[in-house]
Amino acid sequence: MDPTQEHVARIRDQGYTVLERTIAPSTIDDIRGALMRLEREKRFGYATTSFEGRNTVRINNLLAHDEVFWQIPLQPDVLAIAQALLDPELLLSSLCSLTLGPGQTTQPMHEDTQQIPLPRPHVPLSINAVWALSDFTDANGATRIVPGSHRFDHAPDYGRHYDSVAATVPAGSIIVFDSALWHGGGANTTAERRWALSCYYCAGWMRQQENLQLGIPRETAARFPRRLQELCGYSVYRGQWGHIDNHDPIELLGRERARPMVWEASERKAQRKAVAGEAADTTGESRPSPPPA
Ligand SMILES: O=C(O)CCC(=O)C(=O)O
Repeated sequence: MDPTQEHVARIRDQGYTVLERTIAPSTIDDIRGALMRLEREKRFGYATTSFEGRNTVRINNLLAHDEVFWQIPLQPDVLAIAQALLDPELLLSSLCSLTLGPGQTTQPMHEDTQQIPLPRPHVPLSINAVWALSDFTDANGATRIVPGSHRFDHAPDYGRHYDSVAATVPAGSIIVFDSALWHGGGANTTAERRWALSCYYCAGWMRQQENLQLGIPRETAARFPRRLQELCGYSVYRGQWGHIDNHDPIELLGRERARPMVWEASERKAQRKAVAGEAADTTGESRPSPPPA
């Protein structure tokens, strides 16, 4: 089986998989350097709710902040897995940092689709890729998971304790999971920070968690690679959802649309069929039989 399919099968079965030591050490340094710079220059501090973590720095909307983050949603191995599980026209739902400081307590167990009013279990709606930018250990707050819980028929009760395992991985690894998997950040009992990012994808027909079209300045989005623009929502799902007066929003970034709207495509198809029919007609092959005398 090819590696993407192996990871997909593992996620379908257990709810998660790990891409070990996938991020180059130099990339980790660049990303951590940018996060530290942002904290310093833009004064990002600890979150103010227990869910987000009162000893955790979360920087949302990362693509707007520094070019070093642009490569993250495009990581080819993760993107291939997410596309296989969701759909080739998937979207980026959010991209944020998860820097757990010393003293951070265990995050409430949750799953990321529990606000979606669909019965569980359901098909994968979103896929989360947690990038470990430092070793993830039991002691420093490695993400905790309940294997197989993406197949449960209910979400966890908020604030209740559940038995879980720590996803301990070496720095540079990426934990990819069906967001319906029960999970949460662990407690950081060390004196060091646990560095991570969450790159969260959703099906192309779903609303994104972050409003990336309004949140990222248009002049910034115009400099993204095309695939990143599409992932951020400068695209039309199946030629139907997300258009602006029959135009693809990617045109706002100075690009040509990828394909016509679904109704234009159907019209052209019907016209081609009619022309083909007429052509066949001249040979007499498809002429209807005359009525009986
Ligand atoms: O920090 C972590 O390991 C997980 C964070 C998380 O699941 C969340 O904030 O939704």
